[in-house]
Amino acid sequence: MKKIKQKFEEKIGVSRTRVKQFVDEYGDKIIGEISLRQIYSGMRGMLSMVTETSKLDPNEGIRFRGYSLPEIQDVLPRANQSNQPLPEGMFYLMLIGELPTNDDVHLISLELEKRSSVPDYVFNVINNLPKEMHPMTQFSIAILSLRNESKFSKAYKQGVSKKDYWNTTFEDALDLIAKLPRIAAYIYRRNYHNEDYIEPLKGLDWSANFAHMLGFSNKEFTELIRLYMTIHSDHEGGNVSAHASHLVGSALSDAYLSFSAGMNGLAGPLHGLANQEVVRWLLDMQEKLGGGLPSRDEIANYVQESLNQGKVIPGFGHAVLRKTDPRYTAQREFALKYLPDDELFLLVSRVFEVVPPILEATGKVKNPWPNVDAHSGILLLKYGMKEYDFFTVLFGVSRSLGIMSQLIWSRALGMPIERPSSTTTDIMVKKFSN
Ligand code: CMX
Repeated sequence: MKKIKQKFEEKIGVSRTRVKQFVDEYGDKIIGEISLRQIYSGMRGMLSMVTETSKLDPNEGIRFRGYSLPEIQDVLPRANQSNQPLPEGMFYLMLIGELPTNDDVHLISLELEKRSSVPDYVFNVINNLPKEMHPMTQFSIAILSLRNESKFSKAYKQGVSKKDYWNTTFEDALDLIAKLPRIAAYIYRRNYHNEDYIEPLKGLDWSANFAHMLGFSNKEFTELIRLYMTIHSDHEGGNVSAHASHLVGSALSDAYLSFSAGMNGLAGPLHGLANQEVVRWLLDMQEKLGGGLPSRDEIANYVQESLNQGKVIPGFGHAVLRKTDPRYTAQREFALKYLPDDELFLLVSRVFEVVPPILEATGKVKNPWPNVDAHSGILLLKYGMKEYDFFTVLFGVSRSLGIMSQLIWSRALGMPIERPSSTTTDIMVKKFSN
């Protein structure tokens, strides 16, 4: 890992100088205007922060350090006899800004394995939580308790210089990424498999070990976890989980505090929790329509009824995207390859045909197309992971790759505390209606 850390360190000096010179020269340039509507509508489209790891284009979808998702699937190293890129490579790409070699990816896998042991007190914390507590709440609490291990917090207490903040943040980030699969698998096995825990194995990549600790030995499931961990890893900086982590991290809160904050945002139904809500919605629909594969008309009526009741259709729409999410398409391709005749896949495909025109006809939904969450759940169900309340935890483990890369960069570039301004309706009314 020394090699990768050194490589990162070499990048810091160049990047700090580049950013400083750029802001010195162009800092007063105007990059946009803000309308009154934007401050009342979740700051939609307001450019307000720098996230180095990825950029989301409304029509083209996500690019990780300039690479689209299909390109990523082509260019990142894979495990032996695997068709999926290793998410360790995605971490390297986001952190270093260059494509990794097979050796780089192997080094990261080894390093994560080395750091993966979780202190007993974290398991004790989880053991004391009620099993009915949502897995995302358990996950966030476990991450917070792991904060005891923070090397950044210890260094800060000892008065480390600002210019070295990145160093211990780098260590915390790797420790956290390494331990998350263990924690997530522990919660899963405790809640749904009678506390029958599975120890990690040596010599596996990060995703394969995760699949193993969850209790799945099917090779296709391991492939699915590699895909899942890669595509959910980052979505630029403005989404709730990335932004919450960035905001909390900007107060020099350590990696654990920052990431746990992000996970609390991911647990909301309009964000990551949508992956469980989609499954709940699909299964409810199937049951209410008498089981099997409902017809297009039956689905259309069901969707319309949900809308009439003031509900959202989970898995559809996006605050930025204006086309089908490439992460949805990547999962659809996986399904077409491995489970083309699966009934739930056929249902998801039919919903994909029926829902967009209905949402479009409302005249208010800006993006009627499916997002990442519309597809992920049914793939997991197919391989026997039926406990869909757990699905957002998988999203969370993957998101650590992007959020942690960005936190290391924020420390390396000395990003300041976030402190935007707010106003009141009285002030705005006085300003504009006289
Ligand atoms: N079903 C029903 N109504 C929807 C809708 C959907 N899937 N998507 C948007 N709308 C509605 C909004 O609720 C809003 O209604 P009101 O004006 O009555 O408040 C209107 O259409 C305009 O919304 P928008 O500008 O198109 O969308 P937003 O940027 O406000 O919200 C999102 C984006 C994702 C929260 C929204 O599309 C949604 O609720 N989708 C369903 C939940 C979901 O799948 N979330 C996961 C997103 C991906 C992720 O983060 O994981």
